[in-house]
Parts: sequence; C-alpha cells; structure tokens
Amino acid sequence: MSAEYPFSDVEDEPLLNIKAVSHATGIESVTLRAWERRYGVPMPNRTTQGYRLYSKRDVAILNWLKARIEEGLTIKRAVDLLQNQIPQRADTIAEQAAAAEVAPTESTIDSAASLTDLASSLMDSVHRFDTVKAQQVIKQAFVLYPVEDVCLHMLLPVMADIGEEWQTGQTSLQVEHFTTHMVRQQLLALGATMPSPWRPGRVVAGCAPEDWHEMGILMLSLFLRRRGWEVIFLGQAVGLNRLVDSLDMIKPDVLMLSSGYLNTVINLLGVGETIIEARGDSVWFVYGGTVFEHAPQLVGQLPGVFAGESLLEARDRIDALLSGSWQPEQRAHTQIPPALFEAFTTMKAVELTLTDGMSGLLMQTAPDMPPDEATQQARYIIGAFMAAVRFNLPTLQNSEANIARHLIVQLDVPRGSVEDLLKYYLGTHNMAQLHPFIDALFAAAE
Ligand code: B12
Repeated sequence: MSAEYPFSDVEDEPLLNIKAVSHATGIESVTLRAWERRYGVPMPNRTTQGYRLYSKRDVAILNWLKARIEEGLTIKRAVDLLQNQIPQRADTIAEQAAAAEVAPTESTIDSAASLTDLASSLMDSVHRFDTVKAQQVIKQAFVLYPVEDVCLHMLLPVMADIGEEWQTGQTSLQVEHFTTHMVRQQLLALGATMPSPWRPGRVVAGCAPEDWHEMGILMLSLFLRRRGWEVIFLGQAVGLNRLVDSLDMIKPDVLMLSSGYLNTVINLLGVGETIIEARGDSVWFVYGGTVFEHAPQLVGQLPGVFAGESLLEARDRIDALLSGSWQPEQRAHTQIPPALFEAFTTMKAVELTLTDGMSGLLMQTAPDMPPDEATQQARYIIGAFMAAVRFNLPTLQNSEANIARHLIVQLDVPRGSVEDLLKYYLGTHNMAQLHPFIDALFAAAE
C-alpha cells in the first residue's frame, strides 16, 4: 500500500541516523532538528531509544527543500510549497498552536521549559485541581515538543507517579481521576486538530472487552495518525457483540486491541479467534498492552500478531504491516489439552458462584475485610486462575500481572479450603488438571 504523491517512489525504510543525513544533504543536524520541530518536515522514525532514523525519501525531501532555498525561497515558503504537493505530512507547530488556541505570550511557562519542568508543573497543577494551568501546561508541551516525546517523557511519567502516589495512599483517587481526565481530554483534542489521513490504510483501535485502560492505545493511535494512517478510535472496553458487523462496515486493515491487566487479556483470545475465523487474512488482529510487560510469557500465546513491547515499537510494526513491508504469520492460538479446556469451560460457567465462594473464604480468613473488597479481590484471584488455565500457563499466577497473588499467603488462606471450594463447584474429575495451577497459586505468594 503506497501513497500516490511526489517522492512516493523513493524508499521510505528508516535507515539513516542524523549524522549520515547531515552528511548526505549538507544540512547541519541542528537545522534538521529545528525544521522537524517547527514545520514537522521531515518527520523521521525513531529507534526504541528515541534516536532519529531517516529514510531515503526523507533525504530526497530535504534535498528538494534545500534546492528551493538555494533558488531564494524561505524555508517556510518551501515547506508550504511541499505540503501543497504532498497531502499534509505532519501537524506543524504553528497548526497545533492555532488549533489548540495557545497564546504563548500569555503563558506563565518559560518557552524553553524542558519536558521535566513541564511534568513537574503538571504534577503541581493536578494536585491543586487547577484545570486552567494543567491544560495550559499540556498545550505548551505540544507546542514545544513532538507529540511522541510529550507522551512518553512528560505525560507518562506524570501518570505513573500519580498512579504510584494513589496506590501508596499519598494522593487521592480524585487526583488520579482528574489527571487521567486532563490527559485524555488534551490527547483527544490534539487528535481532532490533526490533518486528515493521507495514507491508504485504516486501523481500528481500542481496549479489550471489559478493559478501561485506554491511555496507551490512545497515544499509539495519535502516533499512527501522525504517520498518516487513518485510525478509528473506539476507546475503552470494546465488546465482542456485533464487532464483526462493525468491522464489515469499517473494513479496517488492522484491528488493534490492548489489555491492561490479566483479567481482561483472556477476552482478547475470544476476539482474536472470532475475527480470524470470520475474516481470515483480510484483517490483521494486533494485540498488546501493559499486561504483556507484567506477564511476558503471554507474548505469542494469542491469535494474531503481537504489537511489541513499547508504544514506539507497536507504531513501527503497525506502520510496517500497513505499508506492506512486514507480513508476519497470523499465529493461531496454541491449543491446550482437551481435559484442561473442559475444566476451563466448567469454571467459566460457574465463575460468579466461584467468586462468591472465594469472597466468603477471604472474609472467613480475615473477618475485618469489607465485603466489597473481598468480592473485588476474589474476582482478581478467580480471574487470574482462569487466565492461567485457559493459556495453560501456571506461572501466570506468579507474575506481577496477578494483582491478588500475595493476598492468599498474607491472609494465610488454607490450601485445603481453596481445594474444597474448587472441587465443590467443578467436580472431582477436573481437579487432577488443576493441581499445577493450585500449586502455582500457593507458590506465587511465597
Ligand atoms: C489511570 C489508571 C486507571 C484508570 C484508567 C482510565 C482510563 N481512561 O484509561 C481507571 C481508574 C479506570 C483504572 C481502573 C482499574 N485499574 Co488502573 N491504573 C491506572 C494508572 C494509575 C495509570 C495507567 C495509565 O493510564 N498510564 C499511562 C499509560 C500510557 O501508561 P501505562 O498504562 O503504564 O502503559 C505503558 C505500557 O504498558 C505501554 N502500553 C500501554 N498500552 C499499550 C498498548 C499497546 C498496543 C502497546 C504496545 C503498549 C502499551 O505503553 C505505556 C508506556 O510505556 C495505573 C497505575 C500506574 N502506575 O501505571 C493503574 C493500573 C494500571 N490499574 C490497575 C488495576 C488493577 C486497575 C483495576 C483492576 C482496579 C484498581 N486497582 O483500580 C481497574 C480495572 C478497570 C478495568 N475494568 O479495566 C493496576 C494493574 C496491575 C497489574 N499488575 O496488572 C495498575 C498498575 C495499578 C495497580 N498497581 O493497582 N485504572
């Protein structure tokens, strides 16, 4: 799939570092970075460490710009001329500023502020629930730095710090929600101001069924938009019901879903299997997300294609899929032994009663535990157990992805009671299959 525009016949594979490009074009590195920052031209790929990687097409564009400047045009005029020929390639600083209605002269932030400075201003403003300041800081960052850098080096650290503070009780749930809302709102606003897609590939992106962690996939959607691809963003918890009908209507090249924690990754199995069965190779099913960081043993265990370990890697992989330079196999899900599958389907059928039973067991062991918390924790324990069984990976329970793994031992829940509970609801015949998973559950927390 290659776009019909000048330079489209020149190779677009990211190969050259900034030094090589400077040497090839005679344009200083500092000027290359300034043109990218001011005009978004060219917009090179990045390595996972964040270093620029230019293509031969980028070099051709730079030589073209240089020739116009030598003819007497200003760089601004040369870029305008180029963008009239190439459908908009990148959102320029000027466009972003105008669209985001930033008035830099009114800003209280130093125009040379680093992303670290901006991150601490944002931390400060969200702690004070200062909407105006928080919006202003984020907008300012988008004016000063590339979207990818703002997301990865400013917004992400802020969200991680707020998350950490919330988990350790240093800050409130309200501050966490406010921050998430602020960031989400600004990212969506930025997306709305981006130029129309100019490359002929379409992505549908969202979260796995029942998963609400949408920030990563939202950022990835913006990164892909900046590469010129069309992205239809579906947000949180994309349901399986009528998904195939919607995809028939949208006709995407890629369906990309992310999962943030173990209890929802299992839902990706159903989606992947359904889509691949219904539509075969006409759509790539791509999966990724935070859960694969917490449980790397899951990589390759789902149908479809793994997006990669980071947002930039996922962007580059999807870019390669859409432009046809990468054609991996759509892996089928590894089959599990039939007896284990039967144990899983029995568990699925009685999941709610099993969760109730586990919740009762937790309250018996820890009489002070509020019923809501017991239900929540029981849901995590049963969900993680089921995911481990469905993937035939007992070690999933030991992984960081199982958020309730320490609870069992902390509370000293008797192993015999857990076995009795499972035997009662699942029947003795399923127990032999489940022993390795029970072992792992009790080993997990040690
Ligand atoms: C915001 C947040 C929420 C919000 C989400 C709102 C929204 N609109 O997105 C709300 C309040 C809804 C929420 C709910 C829950 N959350 Co929450 N949440 C967070 C928080 C604070 C920040 C996550 C975030 O958005 N970060 C910004 C993004 C961009 O970064 P990231 O998620 O770390 O992602 C990075 C990578 O994983 C990767 N990535 C992300 N997505 C994708 C996608 C692809 C394709 C790829 C390749 C890469 C990728 O890129 C990012 C940069 O490296 C974290 C805490 C933390 N320290 O991270 C917990 C956290 C993720 N939540 C967690 C949990 C458990 C939950 C809940 C189950 C209950 C709870 N304890 O609150 C519910 C689940 C609800 C559901 N059904 O999904 C856990 C997950 C634990 C684990 N080990 O799996 C965390 C880590 C907190 C914790 N330790 O308890 N949460």
